[in-house]
Amino acid sequence: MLPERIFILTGAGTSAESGLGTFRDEGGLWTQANLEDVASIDGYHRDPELVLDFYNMRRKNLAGAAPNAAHFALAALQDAWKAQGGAVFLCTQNVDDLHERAGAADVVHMHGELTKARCESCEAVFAWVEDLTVSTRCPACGVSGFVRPHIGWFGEMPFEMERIYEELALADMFVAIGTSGAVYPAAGFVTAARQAGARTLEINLAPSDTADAFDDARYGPATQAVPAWVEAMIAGEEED
Ligand code: BV8
Repeated sequence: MLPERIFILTGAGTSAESGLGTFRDEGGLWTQANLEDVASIDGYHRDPELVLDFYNMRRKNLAGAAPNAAHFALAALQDAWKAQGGAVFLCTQNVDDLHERAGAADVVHMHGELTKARCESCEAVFAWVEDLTVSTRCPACGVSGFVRPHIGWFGEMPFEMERIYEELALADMFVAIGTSGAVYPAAGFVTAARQAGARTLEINLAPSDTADAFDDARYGPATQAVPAWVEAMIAGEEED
């Protein structure tokens, strides 16, 4: 019996082979910068320019990156499942737009989006691909100095949590792809899915911190392991 509703959680490993790097691997972002300084709300209040420059650098990297075979395979799975009356809910911890650029729909970015900014004065969220500075003027309300990256930092509630837990309760299958399982609440989703009776699969380069919580695993680079899994699913070879 193939799962009708699949919940997919992706992390930085999904975009690693697009050249965006990860956080906790050798040479990863958190080995170059201290996450408390550049990816936390306290760090932003302490030194906004340092944080804005960190995201300006990442936004520039993203402009030069392209979706990889894993992103395209997940978009194809979403289309195939929709065509047969099922659903693939794609929740990503990533702030890049590579899932969308590969054709995925209705992607939930629980940690925000690098290609958007938010005004803390009028709360407007808008597309933004330029550099941000401490004096950037909000295009919606015209006030300067309150525009920040639309990113969910450490110490901030991630986005769309209500929808995420609703989808976890409905999932027949939960698949985590390219995530270390180090960051909460995302790292706890597998447990919520299991409690709802879902089958669980981890696809990663190596066993994650939460590997023991999964029924099955496929290890290897995402550009190989994800297309292989999607092909097997679409061929109906992954029956429960
Ligand atoms: C919150 C911002 C509450 C954007 C990010 C419970 C226990 C312990 C701690 C906590 C807890 N609850 C909350 C916390 C605190 C904290 C936390 O979890 N800390 C950790 C470090 C212990 N969590 C929070 O603060 C969260 N907020 O809980 O709010 C609250 C409630 C009410 C009111 C206010 C607040 C917010 C967390 C979100 C923070 N923002 N990102 C950005 O800069 O990107 S998190 C950051 O880590 C990234 O978003 C990233 O996506 C995310 C997770 O990392 P991964 O994606 O897994 O990446 P990583 O490098 O770790 O791993 C990569 C994996 O890929 C590896 O496994 C590797 O093997 C694999 N890989 C590598 N190459 C490949 C590959 N796989 C396949 N193919 C390859 N080629």
